[in-house]
Amino acid sequence: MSESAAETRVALLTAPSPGAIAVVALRGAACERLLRGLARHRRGDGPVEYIDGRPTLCRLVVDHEPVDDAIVCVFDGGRQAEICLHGSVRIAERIVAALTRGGARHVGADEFIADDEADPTIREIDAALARCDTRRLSRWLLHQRAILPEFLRRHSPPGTWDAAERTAILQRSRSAMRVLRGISIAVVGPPNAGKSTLANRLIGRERIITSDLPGTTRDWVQERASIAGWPVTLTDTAGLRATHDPIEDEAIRLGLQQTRGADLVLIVLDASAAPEELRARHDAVFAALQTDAPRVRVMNKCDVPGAERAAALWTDACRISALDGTGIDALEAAIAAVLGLDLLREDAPTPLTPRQCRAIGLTLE
Ligand SMILES: Nc1nc2c(ncn2[C@@H]2O[C@H](COP(=O)(O)OP(=O)(O)OP(=O)(O)O)[C@@H](O)[C@H]2O)c(=O)[nH]1
Ligand SMILES: [Mg+2]
Repeated sequence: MSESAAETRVALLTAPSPGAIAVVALRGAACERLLRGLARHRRGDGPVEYIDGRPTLCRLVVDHEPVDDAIVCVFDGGRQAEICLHGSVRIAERIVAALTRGGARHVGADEFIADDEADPTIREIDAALARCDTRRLSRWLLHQRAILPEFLRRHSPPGTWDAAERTAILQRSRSAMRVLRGISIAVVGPPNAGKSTLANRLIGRERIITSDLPGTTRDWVQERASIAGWPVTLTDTAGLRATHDPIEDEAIRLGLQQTRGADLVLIVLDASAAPEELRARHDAVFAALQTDAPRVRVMNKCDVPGAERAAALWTDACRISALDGTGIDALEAAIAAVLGLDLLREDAPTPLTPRQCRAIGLTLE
């Protein structure tokens, strides 16, 4: 392999699953040579003449076999190219493999995107952007991309921090790192409390079966959801009760096991139950929990007449109706506040890696 080819990188920028298009990106000194070996005129066999920045329709040929008709865009004076293929996983694999055989180094999308930028902060933010899956998080990261490098430069080498300012930055940083690492929320409670109905509402679709039969959910169900626009992983679990059914008992055990790694537990109760009954169920759930994670009490079914009796029991509880959506926004705001997500303002510079904290003399314990 020549030295220039070793410096050339290839990456699949789109997800490795079927889609309308797949984008393979190529960057480095061997870019033009590799394209010459791969792309032909759609009719005829001569070399393709590219105009910088202009998309060109080409036929891609591997081992004398046409593999796809693709749009190739060469830019940066021939050092970079993007190849827009039809979105078959197999086609993308063959093109990446052909370019790798030609001498390019196959890297992940994260590494490829970050590769260009000298500033490590931009690289770290871009890597987070490549993985992020809600609009709110991507908007927040884009704002950080605009303000954070300058903030870190201004405070480096580290001076002395005002204690309040230092605490505020570290709190924001912890919240940011928590979001980027992935927040996990478990939904627990007695059977029939409306756990799965609430989970479906937070997920945004009817993902989980619900019914008025207590014990409907058996195997725990995990799904991506968003809380106040921030991405989370939600785990819905089997309703907690004493049972002689060994399968339900095992489902309850596995559900509780799932809550151990959670950042937050939502305890869902049926507010329409009689207050004494409600307190007994509540205490049983608390006793069964195997985690110290923060808990948010949710009084569900507040649309049912009589549910207001439960209001006096726990004044800090969020009162909702998972069925009609009442109180869901307030519940999401409460969860965001417990997780410190409300600190993540777009105009507040927030170091989002331990390296960035260290660069301005702050250490996360
Ligand atoms: N009126 C009213 N009914 C609700 C509400 N939330 C859920 N329900 C109903 O309560 C019943 C139980 O709901 P589920 O979401 O299946 O309850 P669950 O807690 O997941 O129950 P298990 O899986 O058995 O533990 C269903 O008939 C729901 O339609 C609500 O806010 N108001
Ligand atoms: Mg359920």
